[in-house]
Amino acid sequence: MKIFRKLVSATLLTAIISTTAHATLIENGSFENIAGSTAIGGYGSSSSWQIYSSLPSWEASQNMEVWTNDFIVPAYDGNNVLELNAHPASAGGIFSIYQSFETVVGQEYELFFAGRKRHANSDEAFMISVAGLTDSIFNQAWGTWTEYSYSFSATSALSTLTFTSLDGGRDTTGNIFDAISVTSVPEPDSIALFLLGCVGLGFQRKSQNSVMK
Ligand SMILES: [Ca+2]
Ligand SMILES: [Ca+2]
Ligand SMILES: [Ca+2]
Repeated sequence: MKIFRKLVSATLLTAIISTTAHATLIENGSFENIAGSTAIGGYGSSSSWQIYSSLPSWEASQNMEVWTNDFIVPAYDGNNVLELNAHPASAGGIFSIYQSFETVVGQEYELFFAGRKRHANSDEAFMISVAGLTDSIFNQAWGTWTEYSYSFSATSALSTLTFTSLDGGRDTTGNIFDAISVTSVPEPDSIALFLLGCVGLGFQRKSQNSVMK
């Protein structure tokens, strides 16, 4: 029985540690997974940048452009980054990528991503939107990654995170993104598990004390 209680406590503690380590609701937010996607174009080295009509977990208004192996900029996370303005630019078209995920109405979530613009002196701009949150970024930092962090409250059982290019020329150069994640704050599962773990440890201690008596 004593061994069983110890095992239960150890298992719960392991579960707490693993679930509190940022379980993002966004999949492929670092653009590392290109499996099953066939490149439909690319320039320069075949491994430096490629155009895809689709990527795992993401949808887009036009093509999606993935840079790899530190092409122009070092990745913020892993090897791949996304340039929002892909190729080719269609007349009047706006580049956007989006992904939907399950949410709980009224629950608070944190949105995180790393961004930077491609050229120092360009008019690159973009907008993010999810649930009731909307923000437009004009002329973000060049030469370094900026870490963006937002809070939002879910308004439906399915939320959609969208990145939209706003640069006036609607050309093929724009803003670059990596490490996009959405996490619930705090994560309800980890709180429940933490409380269960405390109860488990309490039982274990009580049991040890009664044996010592
Ligand atoms: Ca990445
Ligand atoms: Ca591009
Ligand atoms: Ca541009």
